[in-house]
Amino acid sequence: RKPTLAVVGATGAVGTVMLGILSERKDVWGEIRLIASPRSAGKKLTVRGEEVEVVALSEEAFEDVDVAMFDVPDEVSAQWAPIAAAKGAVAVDNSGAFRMDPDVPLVVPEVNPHAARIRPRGIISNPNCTTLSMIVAMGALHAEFGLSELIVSSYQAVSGSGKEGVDTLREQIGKIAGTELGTQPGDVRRVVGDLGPYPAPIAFNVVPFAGSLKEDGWTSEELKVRNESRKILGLPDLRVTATCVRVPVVTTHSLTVHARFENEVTVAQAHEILAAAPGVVLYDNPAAGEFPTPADVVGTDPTWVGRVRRSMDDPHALELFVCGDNLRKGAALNTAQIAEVVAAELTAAV
Ligand code: 11C
Repeated sequence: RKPTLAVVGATGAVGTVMLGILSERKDVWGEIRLIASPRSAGKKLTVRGEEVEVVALSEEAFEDVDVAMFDVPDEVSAQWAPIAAAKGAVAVDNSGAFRMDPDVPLVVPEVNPHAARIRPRGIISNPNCTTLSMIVAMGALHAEFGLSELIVSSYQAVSGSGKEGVDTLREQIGKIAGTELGTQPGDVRRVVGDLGPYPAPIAFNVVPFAGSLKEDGWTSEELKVRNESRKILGLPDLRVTATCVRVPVVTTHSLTVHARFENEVTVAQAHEILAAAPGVVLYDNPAAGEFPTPADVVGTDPTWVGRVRRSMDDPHALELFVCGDNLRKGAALNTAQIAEVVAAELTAAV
């Protein structure tokens, strides 16, 4: 029989994208069970062209489930992913609850698919969307040149903060669009009012702070980029420095990347590798105005790479600009791909 899939958090922002992705991809699933909080139970959602009734999160909801995807807050995953695993499901979790647990693999199918097989807790983690927006391209370059250092700056979309982030940007833009604001200190801040989840206005602005404040002035997002990149690439000592910035974009994270390698690099070689890498689109002809931007990339699956240059002062280093849809590859798509790797394993084992 085809494996049974549970989607936990089916009514949320990522859950909604997930149902679309499950409807588009090759159908490897038998039953798809939709699970959400009790207040969403009874709601009907469409997946694979069929209406499915949402059931409330409970132990019984995991009965006979083979793979359970979690798109829920950290504390909900922390409680329920182990319960799903104890009921015999493989839990694929998109929260931050288990990513750095040494007994939980952190998987990007284009980079480290084999890690998905070793899962002592019955849980596999999906990386943070900021890490995911660059790691497929970095994995391909690492395989050829041997990565030794990453210095990145992110340009993160507001949907990374969920519906509240998107609503805040839209409301603030509504208040200032068509005005002359943005020319005097504090004029935008005075007019936008509610800052929502951000420490400064997000409309007509960039905010050099994403996530929460951690030790020595670093943010949670910056630490995630460092720790997760090291784990996925299997490079525990990789030098990684990140500065995470929120920008007034609805969906699609971008990053500038300075990547240093053990071996010397050329742009021609990097182009060849990126053009051939699964999950990557090389879009790099600045003379023709061709480079990725979030407005063009949103709604697509691959990691888009442009502006590839060799560092002027270091023949071992490349500079790149990458964009990836934070709700697709950054969240739902990678989770779906991991679940498909597990489904293939379970089907082969029967
Ligand atoms: C953001 N990257 O853009 C975050 C959202 O650890 O899964 C995802 C947080 C996470 O705010």
